[in-house]
Amino acid sequence: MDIEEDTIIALSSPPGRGAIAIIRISGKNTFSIIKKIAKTPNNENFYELPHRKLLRANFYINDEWIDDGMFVIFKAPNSYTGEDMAELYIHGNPLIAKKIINFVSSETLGRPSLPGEFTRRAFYNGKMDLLKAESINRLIQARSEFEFNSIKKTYFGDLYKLVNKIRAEILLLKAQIEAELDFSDQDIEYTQKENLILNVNEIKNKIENLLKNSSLLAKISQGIQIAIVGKTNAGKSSLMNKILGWDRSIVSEIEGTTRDYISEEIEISGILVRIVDTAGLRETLNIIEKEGIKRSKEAIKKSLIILHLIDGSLPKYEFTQEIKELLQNISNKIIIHIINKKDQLHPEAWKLENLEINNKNLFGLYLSCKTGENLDELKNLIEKIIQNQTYVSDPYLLEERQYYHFSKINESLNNVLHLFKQNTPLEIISSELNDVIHHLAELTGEVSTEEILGKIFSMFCIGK
Ligand SMILES: Nc1nc2c(ncn2[C@@H]2O[C@H](COP(=O)(O)OP(=O)(O)OP(=O)(O)O)[C@@H](O)[C@H]2O)c(=O)[nH]1
Ligand SMILES: [Mg+2]
Repeated sequence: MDIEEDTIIALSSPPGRGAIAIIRISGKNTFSIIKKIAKTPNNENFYELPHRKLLRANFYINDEWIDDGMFVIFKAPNSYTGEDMAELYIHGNPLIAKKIINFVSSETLGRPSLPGEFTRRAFYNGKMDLLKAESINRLIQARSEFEFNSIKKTYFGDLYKLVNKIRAEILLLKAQIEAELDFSDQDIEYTQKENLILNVNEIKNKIENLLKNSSLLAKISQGIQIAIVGKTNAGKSSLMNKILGWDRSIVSEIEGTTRDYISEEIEISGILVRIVDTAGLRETLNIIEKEGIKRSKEAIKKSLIILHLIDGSLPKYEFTQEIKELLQNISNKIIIHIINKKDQLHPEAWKLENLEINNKNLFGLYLSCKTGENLDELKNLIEKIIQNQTYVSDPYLLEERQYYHFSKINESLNNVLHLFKQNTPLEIISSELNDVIHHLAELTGEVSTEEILGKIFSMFCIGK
């Protein structure tokens, strides 16, 4: 049987108990199924109703009452999938949903849907292009507000428009080349060629920017790491707990309390942030502590922001070797020197005036984890740094597949430039542009194979 002929049914809300659950049905048997299981107060004829209608109903299976709730009908083509569709709102007991889905299957009126099958049908029926379909899954899966926001432009069709704009530019380029081919039997004019090269470069820059920004967005979406480092007893674990707002790390006056690194995820300014409390840095013979310090160093390497804690209750502080090394190569990290224990500040404690100013990656402040003084200032500073570091002007977070096609387009455009330089016959350049056009069509899904579509939609939830 043609897979598109089937009527499909699925629980679209998460499995398990809840206040309500939603069942979705799509396909030509949708209304027969509803007729069989739902009794509405006025016994409406669905075909006389407008194309979208919400109705109260009691649900029955073979005359046995199972629930009361509501449903919406959507008539083709005015539905998510473009087919006749219904959404049932029932009580969130998995037993009720199971009864309905099993009944529909046993009556051979429909079958349980595959992951992403509703969206796949929407794509087949021209309700959306492939870029938008993929963005829907991303919106559902996004783990942070940042990731969510990075995908909005794609969802609203900006990426689709961009692809079409690039396509129009490439087609124009191709037409210009072909005009040269048709009308001149001599070499292409110099200025004409320079113009073509200029156009290719412009498109290439756009794509390179897109790829670069997407990589950056992907990296930020994975999360930013902040490491709290410093000598033993400086108050690192105390600060970790203050930032988290609960007692995650063990705090004690014994030096070397934290032996392994401890990490937790929080959200700051919509960005996923992994905050790591590390073992205090000091010379030690203890092998467990040594291993802990080795891990501290690794945590420093992986972190964008380093909170370097200094015990302000002690006189004469000297940077450890790790911090010295860090400061020598600070270009891709941000360091905040924090003089802690401000409440017990020693008159000869290390002073912020010792800081090398004029370095945009270096900050410093006094803090007391005990009284909470300046804690808000520190949090604001971290927030500002994160906002600064994660600002991307034109955010398109590309899926792996999309990234691949844009990279291929970029490669082809590089080839085109190379061919121009080599004075290659225009026919060959024109055929290279066909590759670009092909990848653009793959991006939007105008050309696609079953295998690729299968892969894309299998990553969706069931019922979407
Ligand atoms: N007076 C004062 N004491 C503090 C402050 N912050 C932390 N302490 C105390 O300093 C001691 C060490 O604190 P921790 O948070 O365990 O220090 P740590 O840097 O994690 O130490 P290690 O894990 O051993 O490297 C504890 O007794 C804390 O109560 C502060 O702002 N003022
Ligand atoms: Mg500690």
